Amino acid sequence: MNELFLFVRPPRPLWPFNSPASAFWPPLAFASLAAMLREQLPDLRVEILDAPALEMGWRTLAAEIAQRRPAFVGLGEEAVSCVEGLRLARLARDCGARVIAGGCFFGHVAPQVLATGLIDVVVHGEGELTLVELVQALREGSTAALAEVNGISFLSGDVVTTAPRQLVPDLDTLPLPAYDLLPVERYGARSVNHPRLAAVELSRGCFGSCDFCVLWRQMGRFAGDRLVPQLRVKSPERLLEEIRLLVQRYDRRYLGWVDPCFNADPRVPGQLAELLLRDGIHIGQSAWVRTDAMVRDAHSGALAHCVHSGLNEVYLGIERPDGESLSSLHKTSGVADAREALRILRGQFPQVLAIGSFIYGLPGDSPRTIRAIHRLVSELELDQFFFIPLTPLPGTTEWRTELWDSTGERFREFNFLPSGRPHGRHAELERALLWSLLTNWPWARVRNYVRRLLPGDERRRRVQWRLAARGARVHLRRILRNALGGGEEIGMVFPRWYES
Ligand code: B12
Ligand code: SF4
Repeated sequence: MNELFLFVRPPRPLWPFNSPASAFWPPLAFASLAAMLREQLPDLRVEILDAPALEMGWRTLAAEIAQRRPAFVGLGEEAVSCVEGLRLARLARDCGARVIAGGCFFGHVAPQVLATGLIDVVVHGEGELTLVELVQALREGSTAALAEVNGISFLSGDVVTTAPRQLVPDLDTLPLPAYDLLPVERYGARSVNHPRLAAVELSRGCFGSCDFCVLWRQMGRFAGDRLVPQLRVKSPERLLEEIRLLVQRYDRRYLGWVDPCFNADPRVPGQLAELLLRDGIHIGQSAWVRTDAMVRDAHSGALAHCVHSGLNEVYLGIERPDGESLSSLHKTSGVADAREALRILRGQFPQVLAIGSFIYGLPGDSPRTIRAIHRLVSELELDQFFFIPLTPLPGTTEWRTELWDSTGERFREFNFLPSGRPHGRHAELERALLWSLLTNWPWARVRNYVRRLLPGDERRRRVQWRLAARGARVHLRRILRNALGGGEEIGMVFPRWYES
């Protein structure tokens, strides 16, 4: 039988603010990479095993891998699931597979992860072109062949990092993602707010280059040795083809745009929306967006098209309450953009749920900073908000190699959650946050809560209350444990099937 390339997403804990019904999205990276392998290497068998979607725990996964006997196993994790990534690599190795790691985490810790001895090759940045050449080189079996593959690191005595890989020039040339290799019907199957969820990408990269963000780096362009931001978009026609397939063949009813910044391009989202409207496709959508681009698109009319075609949930990286700290992070959309974007949303598009994301833990941050962020949150009429600690993600300016931990356990803290530890890194800031949430009730905040009780868009109200309830549960648990002297981290939640 032909050799098997098996992509595996191992069992993992859930982010506590996500509903278990839509906490796992289709792993689009694997679907995209698998499609490319299938197209270019027809003599290779390609499969995807998405354990969380199947509620498959480690015992079953081990048996499954042993039974399928893959020649190659591909994995790609967020930092927070480093433990799971390494555990999977060990399993795969024990079954005799060669292990290839890629994605936004492993690609930025190649020397460290190769030193564990569990991974054969690390792929940096965009994966499709590299993976095809890499599998060919591994089949050839020589170090010289590996050294010819751009965009990888491997061990040959020392760590060898090959020349950077150029980006795919035209995203429309990528084959359609291999949805048929995924348990499509499982995603969002029991979800009320994101029913029959699909993951879909309009663009790769970003024109921004914020310090704390790994996404522009993951899909950045090399100008000589220097990595620079690069935005690429698919054409509206190609996107329509993908969505038609998802809606018509796979019966999908909600699209989660995975783009780092869905509205970075001023034309394609609006043009796609017009095509969807023309074809009578109305489908709920969520996306991460920039506030300055949202204001721009409100003026051009593109935002109205997007909302009419189904965009009903936006995540806004507002980050900070002042221009100075935004500049220190190299974030180029400002507080005035955020105010204007929210004014437009609340005035013209009341059906759109708006969730703001704010970052704390910058050098010099004090309880006063936290109160200022919270004040801005209240003034902006957001439906919900997340406070995210500045996290030293590998690849970003905050990362230091001393932070590496070969067990992966330290990366559990890279969960974008307040730690809740009484003596943690940001303990004082987190106490101030909790205190502000409990005691700071300016009129604007009271008005926001009152508005939620009034009639309005049903979906928006439902999601708002659910998120508020989940947030309250997380924080109350922490308060109770602290009061009882336990002290608790606000960590990821392990599902009951994790070890099964
Ligand atoms: C969808 C998504 C989610 C969903 C679904 C998560 C899930 N596990 O099912 C939700 C919203 C629930 C979520 C939650 C979280 N997420 Co999330 N998520 C994403 C998102 C938006 C899309 C991922 C995606 O499909 N990308 C599209 C594909 C095509 O791009 P790609 O993954 O980069 O893949 C390409 C290359 O990187 C490479 N590649 C990738 N993997 C591999 C593997 C191999 C073998 C090879 C060769 C190549 C390769 O090739 C691919 C094609 O070119 C990304 C941001 C982003 N745009 O990537 C964040 C992102 C992955 N999430 C992130 C984080 C931190 C989290 C959370 C911890 C906190 C949070 N809520 O944000 C939780 C953890 C949840 C969990 N337990 O899994 C971070 C991870 C950062 C890091 N370095 O660790 C990201 C990058 C966002 C960010 N702000 O930085 N997330
Ligand atoms: S605008 Fe968003 S996606 Fe772009 S670099 Fe900044 S944080 Fe990353």
